Amino acid sequence: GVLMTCPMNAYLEKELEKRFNLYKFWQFPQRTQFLTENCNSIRAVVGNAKAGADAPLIDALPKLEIVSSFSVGLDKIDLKRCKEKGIRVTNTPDVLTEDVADLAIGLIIAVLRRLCECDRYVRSGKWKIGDYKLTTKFSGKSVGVLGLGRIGLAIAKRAEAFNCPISYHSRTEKEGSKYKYYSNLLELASNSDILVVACALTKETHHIINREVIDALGPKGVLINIGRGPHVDEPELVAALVEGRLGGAGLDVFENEPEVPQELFTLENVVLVPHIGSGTVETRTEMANLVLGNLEAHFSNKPLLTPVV
Ligand code: 8YV
Repeated sequence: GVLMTCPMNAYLEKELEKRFNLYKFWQFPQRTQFLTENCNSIRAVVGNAKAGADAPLIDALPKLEIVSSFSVGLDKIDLKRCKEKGIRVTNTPDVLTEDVADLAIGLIIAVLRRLCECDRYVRSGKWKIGDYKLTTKFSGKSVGVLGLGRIGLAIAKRAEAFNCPISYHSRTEKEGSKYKYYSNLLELASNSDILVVACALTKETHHIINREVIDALGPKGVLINIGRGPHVDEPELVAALVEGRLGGAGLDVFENEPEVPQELFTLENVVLVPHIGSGTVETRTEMANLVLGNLEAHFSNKPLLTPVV
């Protein structure tokens, strides 16, 4: 049997149903009772960025062999526990890189060129009263990337095409990278017009975007987050935006999704989207195929396609 933690993709659900005895966790409000009754027939968990496999779930499934995540991010999976118990873990890297990087650039342009406000301007008939105010140029602005992994690199590559000088911060300098490295995030923020969060969420990167970093970015700076909500100290971000200490923000992720701070709703220098980085038909289908391929490989004793543990 395979346990799906929450609804994530209709095609994936259909394919899982064809191949396995599929349990949909969200259809069982009595979770403890469900686990007691079915724990011995569940050999795989399929989770996502919302609901993964934490230690209590892993411990409740004595026959669990593999956690196959419908996400590249692994922050909702207790990797340590999986390692200890010999449970395999897979994710969906690469296939979503382009979409997430595309969205990061889209958010930058939407914030600087005020696309959402402009759209509302036209729809409300205000154009008839007068032209829209001037906005801010993107091309040539300095872009700082936090985390130069697959996604960070794809963002840097795109920003290069806009003639933006690129710098980055990560734990260690990437050998052979042509981008400027800052060992200190505050220095990266002070030297960037736009700071893009593209690192993995770990204990070390929780609230890595704090008040100091936000103030280093400054009243003309723009923060883009396509990583995870908890990378950012959200109350500090809201305060900085409300007080005008930060120039703007483009956010795909939030600390308590789907809750978004109300204070942001009236700010036109902020663009808010509902965690859609990988949300295209094409990419979600490829992600689903990777989840299915990993499960199939595991249950036929073949090498996993995208193993993490
Ligand atoms: C998805 C994601 O939103 O890959 C990730 O880490 O956050 C996203 O691709 C999610 O897992 C889809 O349900």
